[in-house]
Amino acid sequence: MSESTFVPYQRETYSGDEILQRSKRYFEWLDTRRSLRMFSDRPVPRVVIENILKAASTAPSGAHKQPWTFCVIGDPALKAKIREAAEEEEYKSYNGRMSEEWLKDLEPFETNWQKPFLEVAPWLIIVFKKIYDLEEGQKQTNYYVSESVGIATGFLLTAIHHAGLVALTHTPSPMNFLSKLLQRPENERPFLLIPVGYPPEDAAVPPLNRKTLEEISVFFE
Ligand code: IYR
Repeated sequence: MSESTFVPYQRETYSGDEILQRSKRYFEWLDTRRSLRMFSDRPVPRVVIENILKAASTAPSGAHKQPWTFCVIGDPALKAKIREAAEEEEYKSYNGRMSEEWLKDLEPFETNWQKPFLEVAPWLIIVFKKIYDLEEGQKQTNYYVSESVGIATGFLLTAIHHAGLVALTHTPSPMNFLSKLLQRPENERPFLLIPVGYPPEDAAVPPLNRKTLEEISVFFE
C-alpha cells in the first residue's frame, strides 16, 4: 500500500449557542431567496459574476471531475438571439406540448411563452453538464454528472443570493438550441439557463409557502 498523500484539513468549529445561532440565522437568511421572473437592467460588474462562478465550482462532484461549464452571456445581440430561440420553443410548449395538468400547476406563477427577462437581465448564465470529458480528443468518464451539476447550480444560486442579486432557474424546453447558438462541444449538454441581475424596484413574486420540516423530513434517532 502506498502512503497517503492527504494534506491536513482544519477549520473553525462551533458548539453550544453558537452552532444553534449560526444554523438558525443561515436558514432565515436563505429563506429570503426567491426566484424572480423580472429584472432590473442595472449593470452587474463581470468580476461579481466571476466570483459567483468560482463559488459554484467549489461544489463536490463525482471523482472531483467538476463536470460543468458556465457560459456567461452579457452581449445584447446574443441575448436577443437566445430570447428569440427560447420563445419559439416556449410558444410550442405552452400551445400544445405541455399537459393540462402542467399548465394548471403553473398558474400561480403567471408564466407564459414570453421571456423578456432574457434580454433585460444583465447576465445570462447557461450551465452545461459535461456528460464526459474530452482531453486531447480522448473521452474521459465523468460520474454522477446530473447530481454534481445540480449541486453546483445550488451553490451558484446561493452565491447569487449572497451577492444581493436575484436569479431564475429557467428551463426553456427543449434546450438544444443553446448548444448550437453557443457552439458548445459534443460532450456538453445544456442543463439550466439562469438570468442574473438586480431585482427591479417593483419586483413581485407569487405568495408561496415552503413545506414544513415535518413534511420534508423523517428522523431515525
Ligand atoms: N419552461 C417553461 C415552463 C415552466 C415549467 C416549470 I416545471 C416551471 O416551474 C416554470 C415554467 C417556462 O419557463 O415558462
